[in-house]
Amino acid sequence: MAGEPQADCLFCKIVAGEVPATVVRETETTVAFRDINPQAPTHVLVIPKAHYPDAVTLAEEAPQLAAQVLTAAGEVAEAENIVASETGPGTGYRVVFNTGPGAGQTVFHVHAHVLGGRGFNWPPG
Ligand code: DGP
Repeated sequence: MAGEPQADCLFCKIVAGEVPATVVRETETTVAFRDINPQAPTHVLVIPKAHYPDAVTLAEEAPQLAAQVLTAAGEVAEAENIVASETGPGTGYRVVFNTGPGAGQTVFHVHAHVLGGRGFNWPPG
């Protein structure tokens, strides 16, 4: 059923505390933790506690939760000082939802990558 924990899902296990993670932020509905293989000085994953496989499915089936994930991503960026600002150290950041194996998705529990602390190229690799 949509949103239910999946026994074989790594990120459901992190939500349940069965797999350790460095949690930087938690709300009633979301968890943010550091990526195990960081691609930038800040690389945090923001997930809904409920299981949805990808960003579009989340937006279709639980739009309010999708908004909460994005709000949490912004709060992580603020806390990490990576938001573009004339007075602060940040220059901006990326929020990335890899969607499907061809786009690099390897964990099929939706997660926003929040990446910052370095420059980025476009188009992405
Ligand atoms: P993606 O390739 O978009 O599905 O991103 C999955 C990310 O999850 C990838 O950047 C590495 C990260 N990851 C995989 N296993 C673990 C883990 O056990 N702990 C943490 N913190 N991150 C993980």
